[in-house]
Amino acid sequence: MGLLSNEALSQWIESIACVTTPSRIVVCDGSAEELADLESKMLADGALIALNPERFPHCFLHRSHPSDVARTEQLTFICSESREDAGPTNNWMSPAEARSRVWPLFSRCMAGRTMYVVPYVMGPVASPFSRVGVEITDSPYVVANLRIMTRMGEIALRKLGDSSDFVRGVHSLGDLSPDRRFICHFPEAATIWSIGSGYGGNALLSKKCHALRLASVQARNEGWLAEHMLIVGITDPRGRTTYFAAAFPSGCGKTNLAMLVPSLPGYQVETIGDDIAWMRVGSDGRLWAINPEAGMFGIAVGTNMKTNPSAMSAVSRDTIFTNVALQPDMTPWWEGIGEACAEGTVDWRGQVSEPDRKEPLAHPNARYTASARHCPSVGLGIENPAGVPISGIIFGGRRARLAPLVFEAMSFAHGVYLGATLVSETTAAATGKTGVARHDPMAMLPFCGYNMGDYFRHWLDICKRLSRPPKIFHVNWFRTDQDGHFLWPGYGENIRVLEWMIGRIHGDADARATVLGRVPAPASIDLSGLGLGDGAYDELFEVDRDAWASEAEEHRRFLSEFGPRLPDAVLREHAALLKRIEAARSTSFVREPRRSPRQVSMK
Ligand code: GTP
Ligand code: SPV
Ligand code: MN
Repeated sequence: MGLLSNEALSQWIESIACVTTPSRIVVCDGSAEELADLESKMLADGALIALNPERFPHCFLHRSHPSDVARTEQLTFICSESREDAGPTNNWMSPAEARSRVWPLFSRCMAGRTMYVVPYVMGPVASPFSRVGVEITDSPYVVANLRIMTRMGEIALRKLGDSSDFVRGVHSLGDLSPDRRFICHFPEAATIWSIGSGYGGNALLSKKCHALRLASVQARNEGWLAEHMLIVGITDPRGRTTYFAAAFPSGCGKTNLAMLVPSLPGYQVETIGDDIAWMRVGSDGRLWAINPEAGMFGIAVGTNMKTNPSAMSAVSRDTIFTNVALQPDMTPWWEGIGEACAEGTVDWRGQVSEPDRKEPLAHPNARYTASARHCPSVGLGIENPAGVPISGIIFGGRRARLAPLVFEAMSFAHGVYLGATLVSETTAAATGKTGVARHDPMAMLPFCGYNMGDYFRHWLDICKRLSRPPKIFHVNWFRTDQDGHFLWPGYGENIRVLEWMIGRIHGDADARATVLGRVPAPASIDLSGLGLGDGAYDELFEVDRDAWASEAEEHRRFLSEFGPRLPDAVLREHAALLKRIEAARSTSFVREPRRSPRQVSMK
């Protein structure tokens, strides 16, 4: 404590310690010794299990409490003074109610525990756009994760100096009971309270709580954007580098697209970020993005040497695995790792699996925490204080039906409409049913810290300041055939879609108009060598007007929830969509080719 010269920080720490009564306070400096100390403590008490040091040097397994395995959206609250400011898509709790209902849970919650104070920087340390936060936590596992996910310790204290401008996060494991679990955000006080969970976005407060929920409010107030987006640069065979930011809901492919290993020759990929983008209008009229994070908290399941060799390489050292299965040779295993597990493998809870077991061995939301520096495709731009210039924005969802592989918005406002009406099937990243289609505007449903009607307006306002706005696209890697098989191979083959987008951005790829937007003209997207069969183009790009007419009705219902806060421009885009659908219906039998029975069945 004596090390701290920042008065606002010392006072705040003291006030939290008074309530939580830890037996010890450690202000983390981020040093190697400090980490070694934490690790040996966690190895001793079983919070970490050391993995095979030859195959996975300096890697660990952590098993979370079985009732604490994913974000819990129903226990996550925006505590703004006014309910309208949180809007219809957020759970709201008044600050007064939070003080009387949630704060008492922190009383003496750290008794007998160590309180860690973790100062961190979000963004490149030298960037004027970076922000400092401090998380107080009683979980050493959280500290070890923050050390990978953020630039933490002394470096952050130096950046903060004697300023009192930092996000204040208080986290305690509490008793881990979902009945006493709350994740509360106070946008007006730049404060987060989280109790009762040690998992992911519930507990690593820098991530969703700070860099999205609070930062989105700050961004609205200050004229920038805080988004649930990956950032990736693609250099094409002509040597042009094009940067994209892509918003897909949780569990819908951001990490994988950020690290793709292109299947087409002559392309190079630069990974800048895999989950969050902070974007500003540059003096050149373009949108510039930084990745506030320094590591990846990525989904293990489905990651293998074919789908994502870069991630496999990144996790081969200095990685914390959470809730994966463990093979007898102390190597991690998960479904879709590419090989069968060894006999004697134990599941994510540490239990030996029965031979006829049906449930997966790794938890579907099992994750790895790995440094971005260890990703072979990481780009130098990740440390660029100004960020990278974004030429394409991609919205995408997981939809077995309806949404074609890719289409392009006809204008920025139309792109905002596409983002606002994004629908995706739920995944294991949050608790609750999976595979349920729900509105997830701009992939921010669980992460926008204010009224989403105002959020759409903010996007439109940003556009007015962009003299060179990015093109906006919509993708769906997850369309399936009648038997439930993915129509599109995805992963490294997604470069074919990016190639078309790059062509559109630079004006050298053709498109065909549909009621939704522009899809690739048949000859302008390379589908060769995929073994896709003759009808593939039609299957991938089919736009079923009748189904979209009902979908548009659903858009209207959803958008009406925002009442007067919904910008007129979004309503105008809705009207334009209805008009296009109507016009296409009246001319359809003249212009549309006959559809095969298989395509019809995709309604
Ligand atoms: P969060 O970390 O929760 O925000 O998820 P994310 O958006 O980063 O998703 P991620 O890249 O981890 O992918 C989620 C799941 O979808 C994993 O099981 C992937 O293997 C799978 N996936 C990713 N990209 C593709 C793709 O192009 N095609 C198919 N079929 N599956 C994919
Ligand atoms: C997400 O759910 O979008 C994640 C994982 O990135 S978590 O950090 O748990 O929110
Ligand atoms: Mn995410």
